[in-house]
Amino acid sequence: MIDRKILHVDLDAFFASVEQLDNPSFKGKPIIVGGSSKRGVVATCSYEARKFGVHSAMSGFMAKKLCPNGIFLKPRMDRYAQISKEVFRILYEVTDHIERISVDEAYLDVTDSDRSPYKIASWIKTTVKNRIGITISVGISYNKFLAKLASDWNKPDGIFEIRPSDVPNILKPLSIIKVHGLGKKTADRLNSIGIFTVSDLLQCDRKTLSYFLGELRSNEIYNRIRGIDNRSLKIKTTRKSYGRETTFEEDIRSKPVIKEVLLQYLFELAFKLVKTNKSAKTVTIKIKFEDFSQITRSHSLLAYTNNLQTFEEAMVLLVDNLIIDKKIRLVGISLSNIV
Ligand code: TTP
Ligand code: MG
Repeated sequence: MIDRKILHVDLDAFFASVEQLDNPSFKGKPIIVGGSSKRGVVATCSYEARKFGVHSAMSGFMAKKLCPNGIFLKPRMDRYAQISKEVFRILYEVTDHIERISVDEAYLDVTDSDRSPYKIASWIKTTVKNRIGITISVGISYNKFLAKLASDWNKPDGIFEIRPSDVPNILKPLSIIKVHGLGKKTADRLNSIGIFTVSDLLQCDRKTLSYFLGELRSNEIYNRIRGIDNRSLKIKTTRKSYGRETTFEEDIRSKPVIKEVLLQYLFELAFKLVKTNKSAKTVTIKIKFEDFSQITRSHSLLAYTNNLQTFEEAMVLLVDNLIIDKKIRLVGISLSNIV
């Protein structure tokens, strides 16, 4: 299975980067999130703080000792969740084939895209930087293990591709702790018999591996260190809706203009449905007025469809029935009830 195109994305020093985004005076400084309370531990820290040896899960006490001038902050989980959502929204513009690993980490399967994975990776990096203002590292390869390894390669703000022919040279010198699935304890035990690198581990036959790792895991690791990993992405099924909206530069009132904008969006949304082999049953429009009051109007179709014209008729009906007595600053449309 070397014909897949898998990306692994991982935000850089995520919580700390958000703090630097929201408070520009923190940029370039050692920011340590968590660990400010007496018994707290460090959630993460900026790369400036990592130079002092500070890292995730370290006690705040230790962090303070290593980096006395560090700026210690309490985590703001709501804010991180909000940024995470914005990042994932960008990722979903690329594909629906996404496995979410955590707030700041995901795999994307872009095998079916006609764009090169490197182009897609660059687009993700630029878009996250421009729209949100933080950096993301992207790894590219043909399976999950190698893609994850690649995203870590040039962190922060990295982009790196591992091709099949690169695999032996990349893997052999690696310390075994870098092999996803090998824990610290196992690594220690292997170290004690003189196995430190993947190259050493490659000399082990299946029996020896199985002794140290157990039957099941040894097979996995045996393959992994040879660049083989057939795990598919675990994709949480279906988004609840597909939507687009826009804020106008100038407030408007014209129904024909609204219809024109919404039709353009419907075109994109219906295309997405067709491409992902899905149908929807409910069309909803959203209008926000100049005074920020907001209304939504929905229309449920008789049957599930991905036919643009059917969606358009529903949209036109909804817009025609609107009473517009104030200027409009935002319009949006979504398709929901997806199967
Ligand atoms: P990571 O992606 O592991 O770390 P990171 O994004 O801070 O840094 P890197 O550039 O190396 O990717 O984790 C994402 C977030 O999860 C991190 O910002 C804070 C949180 N986290 C904890 O709260 N505790 C932990 O032990 C770890 C590892 C992460
Ligand atoms: Mg991260």
